[in-house]
Amino acid sequence: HWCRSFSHFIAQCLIKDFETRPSVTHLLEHPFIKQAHGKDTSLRQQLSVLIREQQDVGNRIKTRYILPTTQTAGQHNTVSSQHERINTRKTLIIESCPDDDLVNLEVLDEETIIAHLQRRYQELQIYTYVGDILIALNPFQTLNIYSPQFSKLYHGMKRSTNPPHIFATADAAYQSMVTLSKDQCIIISGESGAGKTESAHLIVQHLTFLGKANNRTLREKILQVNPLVEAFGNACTAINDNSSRFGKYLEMKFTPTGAVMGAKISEYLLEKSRVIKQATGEKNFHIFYYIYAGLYHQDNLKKYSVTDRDQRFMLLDIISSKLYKEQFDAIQDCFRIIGFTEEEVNSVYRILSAILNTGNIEFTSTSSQHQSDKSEVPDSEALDNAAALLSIGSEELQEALTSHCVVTRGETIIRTNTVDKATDVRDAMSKALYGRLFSWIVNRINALMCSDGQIIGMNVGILDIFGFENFKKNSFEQLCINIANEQIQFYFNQHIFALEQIEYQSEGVDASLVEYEDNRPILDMFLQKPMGLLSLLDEESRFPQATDQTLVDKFQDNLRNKYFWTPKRVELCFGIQHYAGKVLYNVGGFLEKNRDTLPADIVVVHDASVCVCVCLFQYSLMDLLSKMVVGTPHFVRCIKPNDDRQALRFNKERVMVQLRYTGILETVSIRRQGYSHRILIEEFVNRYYYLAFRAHQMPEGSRENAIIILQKAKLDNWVLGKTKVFLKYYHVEQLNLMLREVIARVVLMQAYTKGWLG
Ligand code: AD9
Ligand code: MG
Repeated sequence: HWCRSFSHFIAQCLIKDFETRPSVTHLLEHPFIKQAHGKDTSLRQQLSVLIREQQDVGNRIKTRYILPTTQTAGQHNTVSSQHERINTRKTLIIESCPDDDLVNLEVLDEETIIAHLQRRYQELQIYTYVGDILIALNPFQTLNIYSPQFSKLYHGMKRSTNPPHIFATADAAYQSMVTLSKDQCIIISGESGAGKTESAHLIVQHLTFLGKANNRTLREKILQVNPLVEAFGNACTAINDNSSRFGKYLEMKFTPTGAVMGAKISEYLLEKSRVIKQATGEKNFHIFYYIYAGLYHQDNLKKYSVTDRDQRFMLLDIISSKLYKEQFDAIQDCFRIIGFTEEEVNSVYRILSAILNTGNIEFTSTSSQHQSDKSEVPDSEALDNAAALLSIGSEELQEALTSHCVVTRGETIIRTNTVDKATDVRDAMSKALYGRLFSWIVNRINALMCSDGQIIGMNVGILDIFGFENFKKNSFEQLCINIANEQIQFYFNQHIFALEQIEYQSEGVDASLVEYEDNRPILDMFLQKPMGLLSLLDEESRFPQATDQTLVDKFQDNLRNKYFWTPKRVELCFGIQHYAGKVLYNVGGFLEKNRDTLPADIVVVHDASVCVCVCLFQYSLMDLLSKMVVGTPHFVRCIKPNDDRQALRFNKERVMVQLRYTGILETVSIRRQGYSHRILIEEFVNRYYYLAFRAHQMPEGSRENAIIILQKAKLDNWVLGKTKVFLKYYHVEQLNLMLREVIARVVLMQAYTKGWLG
C-alpha cells in the first residue's frame, strides 16, 4: 500500500504542478516521508544536508560579499597560488545587478558600452556578460575572488544569481555537460597579455572543485599540469612576462555523473626558435632560468655539465633570484605529483643541459687551398658536454654538424659545411631537441593523467592559445600566431553570427539580421591553395636560390587584395590588415623558419617535406578546430585595459579597438534579438519531456509536444521553426535548471524507495 501511494506521490511531484515544485522541506513534511524518517537515520541525515544546502543558497543570494583585495600589479606567477596575500586597504563589494549583462543596457552604442565597462572596472568588476559570453578585463592586480568560497558560491547557480565570473562560465559548461551528456569546450581569446592563460587556470580550478569526487590526489595532479607545461612553453616577451609560446587545448575528462577522472593536453606550434634567439628585451623559455637557479642552489651545475660562464643568460641575476629558485622547486613538485620518475626528470634536465651546451658550440673556418667551405670546432668543451649528455659520440656529433650528405645519381657524397651552415645545423638541432622534449613531456603527462585508455566519459575542453601580437618588429612566428588568432575569430563569428543567421533563413524564422565583420577573405588569402600566402611561401622555400627579396616579390605579384601591401620606404617587409589591426612583417628568416631545417640538407634534396612546418601548421589548426566543433562552445573574451600593465588604468582607446575588432557591439545585438540555441524538435522533446510529461510516457517528438513543454516551462519569446526550436540564450539555462531539479527529485525519491524497501 505504501509503495503505491509513494509512487503516486512521486508522479505528483513530477507532473502535476511544476510551478509549485515541492522543496526539500515540503518533502520532509509529507506524511509518507515522515513515516520513513523514523526508520532510517542515514536518509534523514541526507535530507538535512539537502535542506541546509538549500537554505544556504537562499542566504547567499541575499548576502553582500565584502572582500579585501591586494595590489600586485603586473606580477606574474606561473606556479604558486596568486591569491594568498590579503590586505584590507581596498574593499570590493560583490552583488549581482541587471547591468552585469550588456544585453540589458537600454542605450546600445559604443560610448555607452565603454563608459559602462569603465565604471565597472573602476569598481573592480572585471567580468561582464554579453548574454552567455563572458568579457574579462585584465585587473593587473590580485583579486580575492577565486577562493573555494567563491567556487561554492557559483556552484550550480543561475547566471543571474551572482555577479559575472569566470567560475560561472566554467560552471555553465560543467552543468551542460552533466545535464545533457554532451562534450563542451571553452574558447578563450584576446590579445597577448589580456589574461587568457590566467582565465584558463581559473577554469581548471573551478572544474576540479566541481568534479573532485573525493579524489584528492587526482585533483592535485590536474592542478599541476598547467604550471608544468607553461614552465616549458611560456616566456617573457615585450608584452607579457608570462607569454604563452604555444597553443594549448586541455581536456578535462569526467565520468557520466560528473566526477573528474583525468586530463589530456594537446599542444600546437611551440615557438621553438626562441630556444636559439630572442628579440631584444625578451627571454628564453622560463625553464632555462629555473634550471640554472635550481641546479646552482643544489650545487649540481657540474653534474649536468652546465657552465657557469654562459653569456646568453644573465647568470648572476638568475642565481641571485629567489623567485627562479622557488619556481624550480615548484616544477620539481609538479613532476613528482604528476608521477614522473626520478630517472625521467633526470633525463629532462640532461636534455635541457645538452641544449644549453649545444648553443655554446662555436665554429671556425678552416678553408685550405683544396677545400674552401670547411668548418671545425676549435674548443670542444661544449661539444663534448652536449655529446655526453645525449649519450652520443663527440666525433659523431661534430661530423653531423660540420658536414652533410648529398645523394647524386644514386651515389652518396659527403660535403663539408661552411661556418654559417654548421651554425644553422647546430641551431636546428637545438630547436628540434627542445620541440621533442616538449612533446615528450606532454605525452608523458597524458599517459600519467589518463592511464585508463578506454574510459568512457565526457569532456570539457579549454582552449588557450598565444594571443594576437604586434611588435615593433614582427617575424614568421608572429605570422603563425596571428593566423591562429584569425582562425579563432572566424570560429567565433561562425558560431555567434553566421550559423545562427543561416538557420533563420532555412527554418523560415523571422529575425532581423545582424551585420558583422567577416574575416574569411583574410583567412582565404593565407590558406587558399595554390595562391594563398602560405602556399606561395612553401613554393619559394623549395628554391635553393630563393632570397628574402624574391619572396617579397612573389607575394607582391600574387597577392592583390586590400589586406596585403608592401610599404614603399621599408625594404623586405609586407603588411597585413588583420582582423585585429595592421601588422608589418619583416621577411628576414621566413624561408629558413618555414623550411625548419632538419635535416639540414633539406634544401638540396628537393623533397615534398620542405613545407613540413606550414603543412603542419594548417593541419594542426584543422585538428584543433575540428576538436572544438565536437563540443558545445562557450566563449570568454579577454580584454586588455592598458598596455602598461597597471591596475585600475582604463585606456578608452585601447579598449574601444578591442571591442570593435571582437565585434562586441554586434554580439550584444545578436544576443538581444537572436536565438542562440537551436535544437531539433525531436531532440528537444526527448531532452526535456520530464518537464511536462510522466517519466514513463516517452512522448513523441512532435511540434505539439514541444509546445506543451515550452508552455509548461513558462518560457517566453521562443520560436518554432520548420524543424527546430529556437531559444534565447537564457532559456537553455532555465530549462537545464528545471530539468536538474526534476532529476534530483527523482533521484531523491529513488533513494527513499530503496531505503524504505531495504
Ligand atoms: V599571451 O597571449 O599568452 O602573451 P595571455 O595568456 O592572454 O597572454 P596572461 O593570462 O598571461 O595573458 O595574463 C597576463 C598577466 O596579467 C598575468 O601574468 C597576470 O599578472 C595578469 N592577470 C591576468 N588575468 C588576471 C586575473 N584574473 N587576476 C589577476 C591577472 N591578474
Ligand atoms: Mg597566455
